[in-house]
Amino acid sequence: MCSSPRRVAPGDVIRSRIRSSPMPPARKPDQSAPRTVSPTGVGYDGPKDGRDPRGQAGDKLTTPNGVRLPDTDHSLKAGPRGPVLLEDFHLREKIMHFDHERIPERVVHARGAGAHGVFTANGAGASVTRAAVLAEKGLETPVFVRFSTVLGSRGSADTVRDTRGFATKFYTKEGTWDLVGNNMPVFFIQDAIKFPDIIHAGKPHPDREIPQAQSAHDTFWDFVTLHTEATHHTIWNMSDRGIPRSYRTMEGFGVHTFRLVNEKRETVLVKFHWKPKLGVHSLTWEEAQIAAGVDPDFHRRDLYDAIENGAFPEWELGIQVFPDTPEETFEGIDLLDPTKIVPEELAPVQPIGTLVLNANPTNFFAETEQVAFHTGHLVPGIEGTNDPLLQGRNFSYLDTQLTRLAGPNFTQIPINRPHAPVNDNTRDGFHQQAVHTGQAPYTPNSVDAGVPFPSDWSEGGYVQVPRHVEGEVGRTAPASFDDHFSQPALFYKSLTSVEQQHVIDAYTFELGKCYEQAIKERALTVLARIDADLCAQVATGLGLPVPKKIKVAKSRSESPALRQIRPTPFPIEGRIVGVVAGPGADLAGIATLRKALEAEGALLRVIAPHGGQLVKGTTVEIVERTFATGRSIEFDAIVVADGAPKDGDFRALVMLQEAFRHLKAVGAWGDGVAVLKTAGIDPTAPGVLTGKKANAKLAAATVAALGMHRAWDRTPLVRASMV
Ligand code: HDE
Repeated sequence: MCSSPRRVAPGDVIRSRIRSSPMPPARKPDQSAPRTVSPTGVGYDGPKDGRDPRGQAGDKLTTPNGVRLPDTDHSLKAGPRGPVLLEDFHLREKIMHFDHERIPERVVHARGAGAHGVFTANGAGASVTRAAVLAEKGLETPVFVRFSTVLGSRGSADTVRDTRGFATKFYTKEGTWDLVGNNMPVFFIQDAIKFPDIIHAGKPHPDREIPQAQSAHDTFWDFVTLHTEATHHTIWNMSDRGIPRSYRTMEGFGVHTFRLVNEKRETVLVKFHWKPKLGVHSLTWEEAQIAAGVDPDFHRRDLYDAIENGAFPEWELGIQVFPDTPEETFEGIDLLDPTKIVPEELAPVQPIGTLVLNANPTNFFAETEQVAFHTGHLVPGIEGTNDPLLQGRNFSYLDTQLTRLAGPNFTQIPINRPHAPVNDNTRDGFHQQAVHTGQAPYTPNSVDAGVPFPSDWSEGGYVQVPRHVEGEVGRTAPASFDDHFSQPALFYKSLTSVEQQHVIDAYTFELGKCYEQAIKERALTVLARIDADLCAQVATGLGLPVPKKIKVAKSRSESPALRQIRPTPFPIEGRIVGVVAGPGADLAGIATLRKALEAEGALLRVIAPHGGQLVKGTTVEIVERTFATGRSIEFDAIVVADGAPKDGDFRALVMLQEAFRHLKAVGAWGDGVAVLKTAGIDPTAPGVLTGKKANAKLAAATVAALGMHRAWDRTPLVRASMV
């Protein structure tokens, strides 16, 4: 028999370890004792925003079955040195659960970030729809929004060139409505049947599984040049829209045309638009590339931090309204073609409500990962149309959730639960959470007193507006779907020259990463139909001849609404200014600058040679970034303080040079100007802000520069340094 001395029980070790460490943080409000909640809402007394208030625990650690545990750090062994016993039910249960923690990632849009918020209707929608969420003035509807990239896997970088998803779940009192949109108003294809093909082409090559989250490869360009309906979406991707500065600075679009129905059952056709309060802003390509390495969570972090700091992102929801004619066209534009926009100059976007995102998720998996959107989640007053892309989506979203969320009961997951009463007759299935009562889950019945009863239109039932349908069966498309080039041409000519240059650079980069000569040559024949100069410049970049005898497509007159560079300033909430400082820095000046920025909702972060604090008299500044941890990409402007290290640590100089190259405001006060000069920055260049002191004038100039997003007039200077 083993006679080893009595060992300290593992539980004692844990208790003493906790006692010797600093005070544990206070419990979060949602970490009250677990409660049992019926998934269909019976007995639900938590917040009404769809979040289950269950935190992870009360006081005592238990197994999933509620058995209290003395120790979760040591396997049950025969003696201290082994072997582990099969009898250890806790070990097996803990590892089993861990083994199954991952669920399949979304087949597209795998990488995302979400937030809770509220949508408030302004009442203007009442004339066109009976849906209370859009019609009832002042009605506040809770929402959950998930933003995403399309091509990358869950762990891929945020700032890649790609389309962004903008999916909104409205928990309306009439049932759940999902508006599953993107940050671009058109799509690559006109028929859902091609979706597997475009995604196979965009995803990594099947042999080596590279490149990750990129469109700059042969198969993508092969597809979009063979299926030229993709030309319009592709040029949006090659524009600055493909690399947003933030989810907060993106427009959103429903893409398809929808049908709205009012109380009198009159219909109109509409397109949905989300307009960001902060304006539409993007990264520069180099900035996006650096961020993908330095901070792959750039957009996720930005969204989380902004909400945490009270800079709640805001969008206006607007609709373009078209008469519901049998042709389903407007000014000659086919409203069922998802590769077409209707220029805002032809049909203005009319605001019908405001979205504010005001709370971060409590648990990423439970909310952002498990949220399940579906284009078929509609409420009375909002209908789809015959757009063949939308019709295919109506099948796909339900189908994909079956695999991803392992069964048909995903509307019972807290984030997906409707906030309207649910009285359906669905039963059983994997992960059934409800304990249904009654004996007759069918309608009508005479056993359970006949309930639940159907509702007609007057009682708020979802009754489709009658529509006439006829036609010959066939795999066909309308002739108007053959126009693939007039709108890409319209888009390109509507941009400012700076934005056009970015488009040229993007095509040159992406096609330059392709290996197949034939694909590059075919791509040039597509560009030749959009714009001759665009084609010529990309051809030069690729070292290929311009294709001959191809005419540019005819297009409408320019649509200035398509530009994102505008002459007027935008709000600067959540923008970040880095101040390069050091032990001798003018802390009073930093305080002045901070006050002015915070008054506009922007933030100031001190960057110094090393961490800790900067102290001068009674003034103390916390160092938030060091020369080692900071990089230009996380700042919208960088200013050098008087008294910052003058010799120019190369890391600080690189920060300044990058910011200058990315057309951000850079500045300095006092002898900080010398640091700018060491970095090779001309203090008289556009967007370089200098002063003797960090006074109100310098602060106002910084705020104004941030409002313009970038010093666009510096572009020629920066490009002059490129061969
Ligand atoms: Fe999607 N799409 N999609 N899509 N989509 C998915 O559904 C699909 C399309 C969009 O944050 C999947 O739950 C087909 C257009 C967003 O959870 C899947 C077609 C638009 C999201 C699917 C399209 C979108 C998805 C994958 C061609 C903009 C992320 C996981 C007809 C209007 C939602 C999932 C989130 C996700 C299918 C085209 C937007 C496979 C078949 C057009 C924002 O069901």
